Amino acid sequence: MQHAQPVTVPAETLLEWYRTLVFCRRFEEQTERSFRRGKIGGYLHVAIGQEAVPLGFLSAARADDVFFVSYRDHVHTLVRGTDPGAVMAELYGKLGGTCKGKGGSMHLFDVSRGNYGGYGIVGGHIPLAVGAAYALRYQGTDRVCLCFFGDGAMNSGALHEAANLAGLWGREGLCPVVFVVENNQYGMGTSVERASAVAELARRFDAYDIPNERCDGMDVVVVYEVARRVVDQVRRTGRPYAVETITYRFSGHGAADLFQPYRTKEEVERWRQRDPILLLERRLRQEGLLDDARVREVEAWAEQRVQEAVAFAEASPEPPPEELYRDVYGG
Ligand SMILES: Cc1ncc(C[n+]2csc(CCOP(=O)(O)OP(=O)(O)O)c2C)c(N)n1
Ligand SMILES: [Mg+2]
Repeated sequence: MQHAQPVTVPAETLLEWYRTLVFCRRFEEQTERSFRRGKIGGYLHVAIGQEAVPLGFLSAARADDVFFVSYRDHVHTLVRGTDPGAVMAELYGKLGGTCKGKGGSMHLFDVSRGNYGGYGIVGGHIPLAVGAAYALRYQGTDRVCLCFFGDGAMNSGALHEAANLAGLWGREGLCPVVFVVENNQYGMGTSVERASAVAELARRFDAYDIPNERCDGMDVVVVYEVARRVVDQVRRTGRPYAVETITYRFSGHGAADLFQPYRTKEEVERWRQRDPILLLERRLRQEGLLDDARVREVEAWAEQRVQEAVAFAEASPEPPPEELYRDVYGG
């Protein structure tokens, strides 16, 4: 692992990050309850435990930078500032959702905020992100594209084809993409060691002449420091860069992964000691920026916002049948 130059993060930003982490966690816990109650249909993948990665990277990016993400996309979307009610309504399949209820959990989009989506096909969005990065330079801007995907996607053909092009175009300074590998140690139920001949995933970008590194994905301050340096470098050079973040999901792979036979309770418990919320809370308490009363305040605020999002989703109408034919190509 390389170490970033320390970046000073102002106290107010650290507190804001703490609020965001708590809010995203409570939001996703609510989505799990809503799924069990039959309010959310289709599928549901939460990023509980992994939140520091999207928060750190999207905090380091500019508001006009764009990003692409896999189906584990709720936190990215919330962090980018999409209205939580619209996110919840999308999960509920309602008209007030980010995609009028047609996309659901795996396909959150908000193009006005540079969110080019949530994709259900593992690795399928990686070539799109590389193309978007090329387009951003071609259009003469200095915007960058962040592409988030899992360790499992590292073994998809799409990753290798896209990384090759990115390496090639990057030589000319024409591909400002940051590959952010969210290595949560498992595909659906297969560990990285069982699925990857070279388990050190960052190193595999060497094959395409893309500079790369690994970093801790649980401490948001560490993620942010790395992301700041990398995003700035990619913006300056127009060359791609890959960061493998080491993170962990505390929930199952998706809503149907009830028994998790591929890992032990002890392993999950060990990782819980490095819960990103816990790490930041500890840091804030040490610096005298947080106490029990403030924690309760944040919890109450987060819970209220989540319930407002649920109320919005509940009240939002079902899409009418005519919606089936709107916003689709061909036909
Ligand atoms: C092309 C393709 N193959 C298989 C699947 C089924 N599938 C859904 S998620 C998943 C595992 C992906 O793991 P990873 O990339 O590590 O992402 P994580 O779920 O851990 O965030 C698989 C195999 C799929 N959606 N698309
Ligand atoms: Mg994974």
